[in-house]
Amino acid sequence: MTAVRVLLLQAPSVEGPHAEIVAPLGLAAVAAAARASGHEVELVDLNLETDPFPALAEALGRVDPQAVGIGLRNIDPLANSRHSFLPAFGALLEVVRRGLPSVPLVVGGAGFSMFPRAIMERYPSIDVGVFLEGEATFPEVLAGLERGARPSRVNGTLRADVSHLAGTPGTIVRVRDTSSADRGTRLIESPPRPWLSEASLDVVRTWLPELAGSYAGRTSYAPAAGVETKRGCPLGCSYCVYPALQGRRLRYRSPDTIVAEVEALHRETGAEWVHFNDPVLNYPAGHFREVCRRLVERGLPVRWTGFFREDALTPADAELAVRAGCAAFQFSGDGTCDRTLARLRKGLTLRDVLGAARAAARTEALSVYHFMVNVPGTDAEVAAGALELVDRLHGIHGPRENLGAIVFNNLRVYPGTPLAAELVTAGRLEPEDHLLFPTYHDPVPYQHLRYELEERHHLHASRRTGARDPIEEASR
Ligand code: B12
Ligand code: SF4
Repeated sequence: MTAVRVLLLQAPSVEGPHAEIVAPLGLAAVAAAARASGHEVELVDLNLETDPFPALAEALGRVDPQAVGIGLRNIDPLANSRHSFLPAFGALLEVVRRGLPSVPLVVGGAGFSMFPRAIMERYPSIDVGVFLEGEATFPEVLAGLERGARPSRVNGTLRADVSHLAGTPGTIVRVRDTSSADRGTRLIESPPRPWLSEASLDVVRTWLPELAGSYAGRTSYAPAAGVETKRGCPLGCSYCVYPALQGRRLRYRSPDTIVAEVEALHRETGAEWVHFNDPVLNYPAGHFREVCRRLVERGLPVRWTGFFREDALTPADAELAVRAGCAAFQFSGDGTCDRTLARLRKGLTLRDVLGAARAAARTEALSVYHFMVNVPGTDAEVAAGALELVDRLHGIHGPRENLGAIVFNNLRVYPGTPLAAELVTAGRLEPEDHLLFPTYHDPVPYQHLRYELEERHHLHASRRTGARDPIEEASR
């Protein structure tokens, strides 16, 4: 082989026909890196297909790839859903394997990176797992395949032999004992690769040209185009995987690059809004302000959203953000009172949450609040405080009617988090639970709290819109 002909697939990652389908930024990043290394890459997002499996069979036949890469971004939809994307992922692996038994199959993505070993153990079809950032690792894997992935016969079937890739930083490689199919395999896990440097992140990227037109009209509240202003989160909320996925050290992209990327997205794909994909957009404030100032100067007709940290948002920053194009402030305070904020290790107080709400409410942008419900330590006082918080947020946003939504979720428990350790200690979680399938913390007796909060929110919202009470209407 010289250049490798690669088929990159985005695994099914949304639930139901009305789901928001966003452009797969991570898969696009590894596609661009592979192309820059001289490989021939075709990219197919199976979320765009009404029936993904025939589309997959067609792509396998048409591309006849020498390597297949699969992006496993999401393993479940969160939002209290009990759905899992893993059964469809397993089926996808089998379709690829049946069609191309000896082609090396590489998997990466945020969903994979949270459970690399458990996924490699569960799905023996995967030859190489790439965990965390893929921009450097994937081309290195392809270069290794170029050097010689001669298939070998395993119980009568030709299978890729990728044993020479063992030791590649940031990978788990399946080394097969060629005398027994899949039984005599070993997983060789190498240490993670150092995080990408700021210089490597600081390049303008846009959606790949072949995907540019595919996402129009696929989303209603989440912009399909994502732009990163930096990577990493130095904070340590007890349930969160973001610091593990992107590191604790903040790595910034330059404001010029960010603005140029937004402009290119608008010019080349017609994008009218983007999501800033940082774990926390406005923390620390200095870089965020500079990005906003450049956006104001450039005056692009592009609006944006992003997740804001409450204690870093001043009224002046909120105004600046809106002048720079912010259409909606997303807040993920998660705790509804001082006690739950402390328990979740948010490093925030209720005063911070309300202060940010007031700053955002003075602007014309919408605000969307996300809270976790029935978190450890919930009691009658916490429940009453949460209901009161809904009232207060509606009160704060009442004058300008700019409360977009309040979203209530239960905590999804992820491996390696302080929350998982806390639940094991409390006897609420089995230590050997791999947590691959949707696992929420929602114990008795407060499982109903989420519905009560939603109801309170909807009652406020219906009064705001002047909607009539359907029960009262029916009794007339
Ligand atoms: C920003 C974001 C969003 C934005 C996206 C906006 C947009 N237009 O892109 C919004 C808010 C809309 C969103 C929505 C959702 N999201 Co989201 N999102 C994120 C977040 C914070 C960053 C994702 C990102 O773009 N990162 C930057 C890119 C460059 O990194 P990356 O995708 O990880 O890709 C790198 C590596 O993973 C790897 N890689 C990726 N693909 C491949 C493929 C191969 C072959 C290889 C080798 C490597 C590789 O290399 C890439 C480059 O380094 C992550 C958490 C996080 N910090 O990662 C959650 C996250 C990925 N989302 C998650 C989920 C579940 C969702 C939703 C389903 C939630 C919902 N119910 O709506 C939807 C699904 C949307 C969709 N269609 O996929 C979960 C997934 C975990 C899980 N339980 O499955 C995460 C981890 C958050 C969490 N709380 O746990 N999301
Ligand atoms: S919840 Fe937000 S602030 Fe907390 S660790 Fe995760 S990304 Fe950082």
